[in-house]
Amino acid sequence: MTAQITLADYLQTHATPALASTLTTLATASVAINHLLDKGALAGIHGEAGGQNVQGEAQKKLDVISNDLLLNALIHNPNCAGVASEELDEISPANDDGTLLVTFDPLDGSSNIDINMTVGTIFSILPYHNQGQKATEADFLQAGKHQVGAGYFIYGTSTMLAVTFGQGVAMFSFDPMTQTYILINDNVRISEQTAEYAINASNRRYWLPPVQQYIEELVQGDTGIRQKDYNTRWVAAMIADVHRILIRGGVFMYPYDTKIAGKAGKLRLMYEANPMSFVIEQAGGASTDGVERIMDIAPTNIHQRIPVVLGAVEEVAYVKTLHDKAGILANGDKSSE
Ligand code: AFP
Repeated sequence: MTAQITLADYLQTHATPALASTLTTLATASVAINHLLDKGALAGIHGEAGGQNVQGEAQKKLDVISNDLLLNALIHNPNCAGVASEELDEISPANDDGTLLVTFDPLDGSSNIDINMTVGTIFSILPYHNQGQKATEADFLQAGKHQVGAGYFIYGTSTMLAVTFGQGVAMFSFDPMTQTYILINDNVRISEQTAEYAINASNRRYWLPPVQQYIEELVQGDTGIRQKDYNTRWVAAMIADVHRILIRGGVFMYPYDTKIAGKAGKLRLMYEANPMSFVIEQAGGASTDGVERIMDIAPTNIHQRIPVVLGAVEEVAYVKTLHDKAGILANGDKSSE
């Protein structure tokens, strides 16, 4: 039997000491979150916390607990200069001499907690360039292409970690016996084509024409111009839908919609779209807001929302072509060409 490679072993050869230490801190917090999820109702973690986050969304008790676990762990890591969480209005400066900034969604898909379905923690790691000074929100506003690490911990039927440091994607499974993450795939690759797509079709009437057309073609299956049948899957937790794509291919979409005026899509650029785009691209997939590569977009606000289409290269390119042909931008404006 070949020896198992632990996360600690892997980090020694695939990450800088600062990145390795930061990921170890994230992994330790994920184990604590995992324990609470295992206990479920017995840990008193079900239900609403009673507050709202900056996005105006009701916070679950475990949103708040997970946020605090991650935040407290990271601000005590000397490599970490600052932390930004989807659940907190303001960024948290940490250690002025740190070289890294971390953003996270502590519990993506938290509406799934009370129904015992998959949730997860998404993280993004950016370089910090102002050593000796207190980190500010402006330090975080870097395009996703500048990320030096990203990934997620998924708490599903088993707990797993997918991580990239810009040289492919590695996947780990958590061993409850030894309480360690064990490498199960050091080079995750996703298929260029797919017959599966993930989208919340109840928003159909609010989508832009290119997205309406795309989904209509998929629904027509082998009777339409795509000439093959497609299957829908929707877990209502981006983390689970993206994880499925990494394992067996597919395309995930949370496009721009006109449901709520002034909201440019539902997902957050810094906490969800950028880290997941980094993972997907490093596994051979692609990611766009419909028009532009997501990781090229310069953020203007730490809590900014963005339309997301990611997964199989051919499907993502086709969605972009439909936007181009319609002369429409990702937010529905007319393109100038
Ligand atoms: P939370 O992070 O608030 O739990 O939201 C999850 C999410 O942002 C994303 O993970 C899902 O893809 C999406 O919401 C599901 O949205 P719908 O409820 O509109 O299907």
